[in-house]
Amino acid sequence: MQRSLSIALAMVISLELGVPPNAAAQAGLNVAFLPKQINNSYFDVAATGAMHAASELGGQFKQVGPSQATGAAQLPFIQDLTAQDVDAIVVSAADPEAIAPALNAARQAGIKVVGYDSSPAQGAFDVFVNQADTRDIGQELVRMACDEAPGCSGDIAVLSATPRATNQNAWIDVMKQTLTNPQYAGLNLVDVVYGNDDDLTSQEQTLALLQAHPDLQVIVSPTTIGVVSAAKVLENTGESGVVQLTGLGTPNSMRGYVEDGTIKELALWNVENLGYLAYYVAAKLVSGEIKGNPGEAFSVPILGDYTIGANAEVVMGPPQVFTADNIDQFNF
Ligand code: RAM
Repeated sequence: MQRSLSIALAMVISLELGVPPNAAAQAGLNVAFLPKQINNSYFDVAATGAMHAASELGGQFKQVGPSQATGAAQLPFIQDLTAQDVDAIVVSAADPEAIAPALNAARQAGIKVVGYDSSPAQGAFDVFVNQADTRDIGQELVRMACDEAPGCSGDIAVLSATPRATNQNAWIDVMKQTLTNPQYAGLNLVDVVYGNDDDLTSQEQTLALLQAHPDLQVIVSPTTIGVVSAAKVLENTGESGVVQLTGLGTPNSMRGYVEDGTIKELALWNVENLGYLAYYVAAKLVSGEIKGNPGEAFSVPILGDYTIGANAEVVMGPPQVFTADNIDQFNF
């Protein structure tokens, strides 16, 4: 009786404060986000969601990171955050193995480590928040390439991010497996190149693809930076509509290219929600509500219920496809 009264009272107080009733305030909570690189608006959008979660929980948020997406460049940030004794580091791995020892040193020091977007090596994190199922993303990339290649046949190439990125490499692996399916027998993956999530390098690599493969039908770019760079090059070289483009991109950065027909379909997920969910997972690890064990269930305001799966992975939801018909409904 006493107990249910105090729960009811707590709910009233939190409702009065405008805080969701299931978002227990964690005063002093100190969570740091470390993206692959800071000069990538994808991670700024995720940070917006993380800040939203921080304000709901009464916690602190900060984002630090390098301007080049490499493991070596991420290392000093992990070491600094460990020395600062933050409660949790939420990291998108530019190189899963290179940062694993530093992440494990942080964990030994009592810091919770959450991977988001691009997973650190197995065993070097408490939970990995995946934006969507890796298999779904890789299969969707092939489906879109097939849609765009006339008669679902001809040469296709991938313009990726960095050569060591866990997420892009996993998606490309699924693409390769998916392409062995008889329904895609007409598609021929002729090249995979890396623009390092840098606009100029991605443009150079796109140009190199066009020169090396005169019969190229489709460029698939599973990176929000690369897909914009490739669209620019196709427009500037007059190849828009001749060589097709698809991949993963934010609606706001690709809207103009969808409207002018340079790209007809692309996919992504709600990036803001990814940051929001990753912050909540970090908070729940810090409070001890979850430990990161497969089978643990938890609930997050706005988004709903999740269960930790194999390899301590939480999957946010299915990818969203954008076309000229729906892109105006999305603003991120
Ligand atoms: C870039 C980064 C990020 C990836 C998106 C799709 O912003 O490489 O890791 O998830 O593209």
